[in-house]
Amino acid sequence: MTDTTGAPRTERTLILVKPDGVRRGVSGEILRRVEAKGYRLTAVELRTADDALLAAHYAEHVGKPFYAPLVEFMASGPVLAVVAEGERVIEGFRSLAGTTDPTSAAPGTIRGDLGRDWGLAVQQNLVHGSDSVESAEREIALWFPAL
Ligand code: IDP
Ligand code: MG
Repeated sequence: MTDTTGAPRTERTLILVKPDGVRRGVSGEILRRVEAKGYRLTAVELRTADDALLAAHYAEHVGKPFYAPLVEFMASGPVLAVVAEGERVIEGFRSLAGTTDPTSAAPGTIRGDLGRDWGLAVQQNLVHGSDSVESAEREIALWFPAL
């Protein structure tokens, strides 16, 4: 994609390797796939998120039945927070990640190859990826205020 001047339009996205991915030792494999696709890593940080950060991050899901267990799961251990950059990286990473439910996510995707239902339905699906330019800007500001 290009902007109005014909220059390539570079985007940034927020990727999280969720606590299940860090615990299972597949964060390196996930970063490998992001880099192999040709995206650039701008920031990478291992950290345990607190409830305030997670409440802001998942604000769109407040009130849904899976919200409280999701926040509890996301605070259960360190996550690897990543900012990746490249043309159409928001869409591209969502494609690498696969659909939300890891049991039925397509083989070849992160969730499809590395994830499955561990008795917690679709909660533990290894990764988060921003879903729009607006979400990406909002989420990057939350996780990496210095960027
Ligand atoms: P996404 O991560 O593919 O964008 P969303 O619908 O935005 O999916 O949901 C955010 C996260 O909430 C999911 O990645 C998953 O961890 C969790 N989640 C979504 N739907 C369910 C559900 O029905 N049960 C349990 N957890 C869910
Ligand atoms: Mg989402």
